[in-house]
Amino acid sequence: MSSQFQTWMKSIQADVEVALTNYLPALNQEPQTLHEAMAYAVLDGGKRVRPLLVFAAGKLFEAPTELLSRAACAVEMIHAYSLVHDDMPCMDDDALRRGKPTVHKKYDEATALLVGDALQAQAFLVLSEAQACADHKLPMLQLLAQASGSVGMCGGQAIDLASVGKALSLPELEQMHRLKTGALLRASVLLGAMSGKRLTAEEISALDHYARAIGLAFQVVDDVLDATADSATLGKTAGKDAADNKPTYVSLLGLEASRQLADQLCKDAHQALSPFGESAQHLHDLADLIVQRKA
Ligand code: GRG
Repeated sequence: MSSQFQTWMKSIQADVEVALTNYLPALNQEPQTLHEAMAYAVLDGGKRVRPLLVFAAGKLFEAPTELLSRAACAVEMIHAYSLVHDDMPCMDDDALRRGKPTVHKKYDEATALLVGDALQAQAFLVLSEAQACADHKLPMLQLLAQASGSVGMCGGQAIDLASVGKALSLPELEQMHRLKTGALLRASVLLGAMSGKRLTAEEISALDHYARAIGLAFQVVDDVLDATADSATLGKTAGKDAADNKPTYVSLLGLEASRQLADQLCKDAHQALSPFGESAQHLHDLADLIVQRKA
């Protein structure tokens, strides 16, 4: 990872932290406990992979910073809401997230439910209030809604919950992850690009190819990390998916073949970016980061 990329990444992460703080409801506004819990769920944690993808793709299409920042925060709020709900006892029942007590442990289950609901609404509010014209914003709002809902992340989560104890085939596992985590990662790339100038069909197709490859690679690596890291490193219970009898890439393919699949997907992602030349360097770096990450 080049030092130039690291500097860029740190500066985007810092900017996003400030923007998220500004786009969340004020802490002194009633109901204060809900607003405090929303901030607890979103701020001071996470790698901000999705906002980084938004900004890296936006760079390719001369996107205005305000729209990029709102798109990045909207995606991160949807992601944070999904983590809060995913951690609840009715789903994964986790006590730790990002090294801190999960929202339902720190507050209570009803608050965690409302935090997720309110973050989802806030995400659409933040994006809809961008200065760009409605013609520009409407397709972005629709994309985010599709990626988050029953044909995207929520749909993937439903398939995941229904798969406990079942033997999924590799294509079924892939489809589940394409929806559960891939859809929001893909939306991040496309939202960044859509924030700028109008895209050609070839550009959309190349970005789509890239986004699908990194989306799947992200999940394969997550399964490898889950199977190999200890609980302190992950901030969650290591091997939990396997222990919960959930199918994973590691359980289906084995560790070595899963690592090879992640490498192949990373190569596919790099290949997909060839039409963009050097201006796509941050997207190349992010593909490497996703595959080489340790948490
Ligand atoms: C509850 C509607 C609903 C959906 C939940 C995305 C999801 C669906 C659940 C998350 C569960 C999980 C741990 C999935 C594995 C991949 C993943 C999304 C990991 C967390 O994302 P990172 O690594 O997290 O980007 P940070 O904390 O860095 O933001």
